[in-house]
Amino acid sequence: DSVSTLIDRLHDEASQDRPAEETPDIGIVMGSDSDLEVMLTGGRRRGAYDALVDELGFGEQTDFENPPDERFTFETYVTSAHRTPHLMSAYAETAEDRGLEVIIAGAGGKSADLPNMTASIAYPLPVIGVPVQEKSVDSVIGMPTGAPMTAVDAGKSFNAALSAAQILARKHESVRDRLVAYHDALEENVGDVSRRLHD
Ligand code: RP5
Repeated sequence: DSVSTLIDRLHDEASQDRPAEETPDIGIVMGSDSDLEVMLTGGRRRGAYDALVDELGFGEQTDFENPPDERFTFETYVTSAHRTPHLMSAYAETAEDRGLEVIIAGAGGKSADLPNMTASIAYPLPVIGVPVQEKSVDSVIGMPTGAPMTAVDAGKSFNAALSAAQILARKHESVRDRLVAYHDALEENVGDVSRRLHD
């Protein structure tokens, strides 16, 4: 079936010794396809896709065999802690060996367990949790002592992507440069708005 095919593929990719340029750097996982909008395009605001693709020039990796031209890439998986627990485990377990440097994990509802479980299994790989809705916040941030996971506020997948890029920037100068350029433009924009109000 499709879940076991995906699990086999993840293990297969983890066993290959691919150069870093060919593997995704950031993994985005979410509990349901109903989370796609908040996770990628942010609903009313902007999401992780906008931050990574539009602001930081990342490429989206949809096919492991044909990596995109961009040096830094991300991939997206839908995998539920409750409906596909084995796929969630396989994703988290193989993440480091598949070349990922950080995972962004989002879930909604009151039992938003995907980020927490992913963080526990993927450890020591960092995971940034995104509560997809307000009511998911407690579930996502409530990790026990000794089981770390960073989280952003409800729906803030855009910020999760910037935080993920900050982790990459410790090792990759060009990601650092892009983050600085993004911030400079942000500052400029606020300045322009403020100046217009006083013109
Ligand atoms: C969570 O339950 C998912 O992350 C989603 O936000 C929520 C509802 O999922 P669907 O019933 O819309 O698939 O596990």
